[in-house]
Amino acid sequence: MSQTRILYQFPISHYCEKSRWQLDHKGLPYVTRNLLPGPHRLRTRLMANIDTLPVLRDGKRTVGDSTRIAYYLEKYYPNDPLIPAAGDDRQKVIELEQQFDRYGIYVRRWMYGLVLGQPAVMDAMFDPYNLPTIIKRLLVPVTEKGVAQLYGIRPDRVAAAGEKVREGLALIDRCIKGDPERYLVGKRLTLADIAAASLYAPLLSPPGTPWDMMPFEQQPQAVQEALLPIRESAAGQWVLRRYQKDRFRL
Ligand SMILES: N[C@@H](CCC(=O)N[C@@H](CS)C(=O)NCC(=O)O)C(=O)O
Repeated sequence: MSQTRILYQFPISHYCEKSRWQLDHKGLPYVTRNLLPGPHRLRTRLMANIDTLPVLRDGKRTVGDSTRIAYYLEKYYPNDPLIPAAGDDRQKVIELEQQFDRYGIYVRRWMYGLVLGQPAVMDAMFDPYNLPTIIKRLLVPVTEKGVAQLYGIRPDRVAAAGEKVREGLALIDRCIKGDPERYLVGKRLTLADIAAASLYAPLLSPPGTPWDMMPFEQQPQAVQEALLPIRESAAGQWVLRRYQKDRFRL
């Protein structure tokens, strides 16, 4: 495995999943480095002059932000392309990627609004770090508060995010014409599919993703009631289908 290609990440970040999926799709070996939420900013500032993860270090080059990483990878590793070379489809993929990137913010806010406070959330966030119990116990309340503040987890904003989440699902539905087998653009997987499927994945907990630590069946009734219509919709089924059919891991 290449030690020179490193994806700095939070394991449960859906934006990091988007970059992992693209790297895996292109068959590019990489290692992941999990940064601790909070102190991560010291590293991301230094490496890429941003506050967020993912950041990719590829040999001597460093790129931050999943969209910039996506375009960087398409440029330097054009095998198994995820953006059509020209024409209407290219424009559609570019636009959809941008749209789903914005919906990702609302997915995160709405989902945290539903589940933040459950011990399983902090387990999913911190277990990959193998921290000593005492450290985890100290970090959990600080992180829960930080997440709520940073991502605007307030009832009014969470409710508004729910509307946006549904808007994004309706967009998926229009692109696939109600058929979970179809791709968003054209006849094969593109960056638009990877963006939409990975950024909506926390709501569906596809098997093999970091969110499968929080299976639907183990959620409280209110959460199940909120998620069920999504699971049963064509767009929700589409996310699960893309994971089943197109999400290969190196
Ligand atoms: N536009 C960015 C968004 C990434 C993002 O929001 N990452 C979150 C985790 S899901 C993050 O790093 N948050 C920590 C922070 O803002 O300090 C991208 O596409 O990479």
